[in-house]
Amino acid sequence: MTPVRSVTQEEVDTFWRDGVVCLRGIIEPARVLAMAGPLSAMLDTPELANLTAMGDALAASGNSVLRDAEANTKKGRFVAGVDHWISHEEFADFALRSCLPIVAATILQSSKVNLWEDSVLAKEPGTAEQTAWHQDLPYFHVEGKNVCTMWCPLDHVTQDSGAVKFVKSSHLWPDVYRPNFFVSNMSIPGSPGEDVPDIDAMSAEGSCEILTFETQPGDVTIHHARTIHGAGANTSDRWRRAISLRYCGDNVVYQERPGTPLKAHHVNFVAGAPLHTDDCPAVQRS
Ligand SMILES: O=C(O)CCC(=O)C(=O)O
Repeated sequence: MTPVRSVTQEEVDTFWRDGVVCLRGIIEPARVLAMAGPLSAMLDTPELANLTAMGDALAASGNSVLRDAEANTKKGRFVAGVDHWISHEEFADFALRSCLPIVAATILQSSKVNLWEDSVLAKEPGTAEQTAWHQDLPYFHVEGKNVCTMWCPLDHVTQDSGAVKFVKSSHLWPDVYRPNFFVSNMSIPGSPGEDVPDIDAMSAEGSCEILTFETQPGDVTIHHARTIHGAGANTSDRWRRAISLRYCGDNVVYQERPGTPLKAHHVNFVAGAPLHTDDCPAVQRS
């Protein structure tokens, strides 16, 4: 399927300069909204983890959890899951046969992309949990320059409903920081490196710049896997549902990252080898 419009050279340049670009109206809104049914069907199933409940457990064991003070009395849940493409044809179609892999390959200036994973990230109305600042790369067992995430909203997303925030040009910073628990700044035990720096403090003192986008279905943000990003609570009375697609372009190889488990279906994992198309299906740009 072809995108609604072509990706411009300016958008490619913006991605590589800022570590993120918002592609306005790149996919038919109806194509994205067609995912609402399949997403809703898994909402109360074990396919999605309840990150709000995980936050409760972390808080009960004395760890700090990132919750909006105002929304803390509200009952919305932050739910998330990965790898739905494996068992749901609609998710496989969206990740592999919509225009999005070709758009990713264009932005990554690659001849093809391999799908690393898809994720559902939904914040119900009145969800207090913020998404902690993190990079995606330490969660992925890969190494290479051409790795990205496309964040595809199924709702009108505003600052108060939990728009994703990106640290401009942080993909150029030298470090891969420790992965964290997503609703807490606590780093995952056993992961190497430094903790993610205090981005809120850095931003307050002007030593980094935050980019964020109000989006509609049909808009897609695409960020580099080293770009530091996070998201606010959903203090609005609207849903904030998104599907994230993680793609690897040319010259990306497997690399184990201690602290995060390898995926069970990645049976062809060989450190240093190119991604195997049985585990990470490829889409050619042609
Ligand atoms: O949706 C969110 O809250 C965070 C999204 C994110 O971190 C991602 O898609 O990589």
